[in-house]
Amino acid sequence: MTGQSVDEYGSGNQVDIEGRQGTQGDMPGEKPVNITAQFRQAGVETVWDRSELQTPRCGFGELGVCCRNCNMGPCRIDPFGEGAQRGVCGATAEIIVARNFGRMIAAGAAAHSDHGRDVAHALMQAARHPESGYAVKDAGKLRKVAKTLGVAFENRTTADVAADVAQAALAIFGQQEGEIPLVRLAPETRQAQWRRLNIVPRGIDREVVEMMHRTTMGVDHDHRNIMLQGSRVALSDGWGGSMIATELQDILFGTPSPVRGRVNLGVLSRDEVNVVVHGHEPALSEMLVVAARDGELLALAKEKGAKGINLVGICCTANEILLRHGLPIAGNVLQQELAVITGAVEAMVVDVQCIMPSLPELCKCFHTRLMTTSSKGRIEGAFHHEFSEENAYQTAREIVQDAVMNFPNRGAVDIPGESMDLVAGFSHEAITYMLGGTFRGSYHPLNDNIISGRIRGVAGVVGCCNPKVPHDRSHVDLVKELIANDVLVVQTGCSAIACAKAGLMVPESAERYAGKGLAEVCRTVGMPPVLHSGSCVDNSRILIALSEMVKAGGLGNDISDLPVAGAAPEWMSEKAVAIGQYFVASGVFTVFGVGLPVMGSELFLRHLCVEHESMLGGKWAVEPDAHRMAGLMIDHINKKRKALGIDQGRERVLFDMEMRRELAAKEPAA
Ligand code: NFS
Ligand code: SF4
Repeated sequence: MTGQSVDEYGSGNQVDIEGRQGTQGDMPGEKPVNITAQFRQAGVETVWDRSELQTPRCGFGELGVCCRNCNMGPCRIDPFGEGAQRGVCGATAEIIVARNFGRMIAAGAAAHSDHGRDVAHALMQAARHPESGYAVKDAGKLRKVAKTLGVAFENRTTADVAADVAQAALAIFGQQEGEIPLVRLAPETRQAQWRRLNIVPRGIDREVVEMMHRTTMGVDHDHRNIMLQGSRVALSDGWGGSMIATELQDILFGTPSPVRGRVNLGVLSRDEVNVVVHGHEPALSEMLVVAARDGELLALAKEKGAKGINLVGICCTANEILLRHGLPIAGNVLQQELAVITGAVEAMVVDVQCIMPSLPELCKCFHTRLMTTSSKGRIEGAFHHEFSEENAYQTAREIVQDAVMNFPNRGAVDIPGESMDLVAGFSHEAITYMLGGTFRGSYHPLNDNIISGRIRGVAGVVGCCNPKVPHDRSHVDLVKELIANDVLVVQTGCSAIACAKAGLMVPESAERYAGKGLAEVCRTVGMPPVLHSGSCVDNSRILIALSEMVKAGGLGNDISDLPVAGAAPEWMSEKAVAIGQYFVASGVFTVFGVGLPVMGSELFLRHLCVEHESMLGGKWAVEPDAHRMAGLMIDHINKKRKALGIDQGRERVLFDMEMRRELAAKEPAA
């Protein structure tokens, strides 16, 4: 738990935090409907109800000291040193936690990378089958990526270059030897260190497979050696699968630039057909964007009594359509059930990742049609519209048509009034442009601001939400304290959605929350102090931005020299662990909240939180309290500033309770 009690925020009822307070969303003159009591009565449950039923949680599981890797087990280590200290095979606590941790990294890397593979397929469709509906939108980015992948582009058609880029990208997944090409985007010093440690990924799939092999019964029994492979798999995600996903999505759907949007459940429409797209792959959501504007379907919607079609997103797919189209975000991962509970959702369309298996049961209580679209992610009780890159537009049309036909089945509707403006779309290209202007497009101005001390440093605050802690709170508290200390914050994933809802992603929030120096920079450039860079695969944008900062000069020779830090305050997914490890292996100090399932071995924890620093320049920390987390990050940034000789005696602004109350009072009424 965080240091602050739930009650301090007046949010004892988790569900109420998101504005399920009955009737505020109702239109004037209408009879207010409060379905909250009704759904409680009908036995409708949410993630918070189920989380409570899981307490007290299994301590062995929380500490990471249980092993099911073979059938001589399951085995567990007694953390108090009284009972068994070895599994049946002889595995110690550090072997068990290292294997479990390694497998989490492998699973996370697999998820991001399999997404990347699908994007490469979509790019191939765009190149070879334009009738699929996909096309190259950013030819400039295509050339840039072609160059990195060693694909010739002079005097060739866009289609031919795109086909070769897609082919080259696909080859990286199955590559067996050598080095994956994208690591060359990292600073030279960093690459050299990876080579010394022999952790440059040889291919994406290969590293995932090798981690599974090494952690099966009876193979790798050296926790440090397991973690070398942990770094290699993680790097094959950050500088491989995720980066391929991001770069190729930009080619296909456009490189994001600043765009206005709205966020929170209040974006659901009272009089339009609401289609919620939830999951991760923009190959699907981009087609839904087109289908939702289809003239025939709009006419059908009118016929059914709706004023239009309102496409909104949940989770990372929401970030993708926000960044590229300014479409609204209904919420982050913990709001997927709440969206259905409004009674206003005609269709919830899902693909892969972070989709709760609770949805079909929940949808039964409302008129919402849950539609799965991926052969990889089916849910019993959902309608399945198989989506492939070949039949993309046709399927998207069918889905939207289904949703429209469902509109007359709507019952009582209770949409919370809350929604908030935001500006998103800060790809590393956009940051270059914003800070540098057309002619000076570079990271020099950012570095100058850091060297002069106006900006203390940069923090990446990313990752999931977790029902073990008050929804969104750690994200928001952490980010507020960072920007008050002149730390520019870059965000992705559900964390970005959390802070957007809190109003931190509008330029005006600089005056309200940021320290003097950061506010001044934001005012000059017209940007918010908290930059939304996209979905979780877009953490690769942050890796590239950090590399560009190194190349721009003045802040050392490596990512590990930069005054930067990372955090995932409310993480839950294995994907977050893969991200954490690739940031650490890239030289970034990274703090996770809500515990880490390795605490059952002090040796292993020491390896992650101390020994990693001398090997990789980056290291882990675990700190559930947002205020202390901010302290760790700012102290680290100050340490780096000092090493660079740019500390100029800047002290951290300490947040006492008084200041925190003051900040809370400045929060705009939602
Ligand atoms: Ni990231 Fe995106 Fe959210 Fe966590 Fe899930 S949606 S890929 S994993 S929960 S941030
Ligand atoms: Fe137990 Fe070893 Fe088998 Fe794990 S691998 S279940 S510790 S015997």
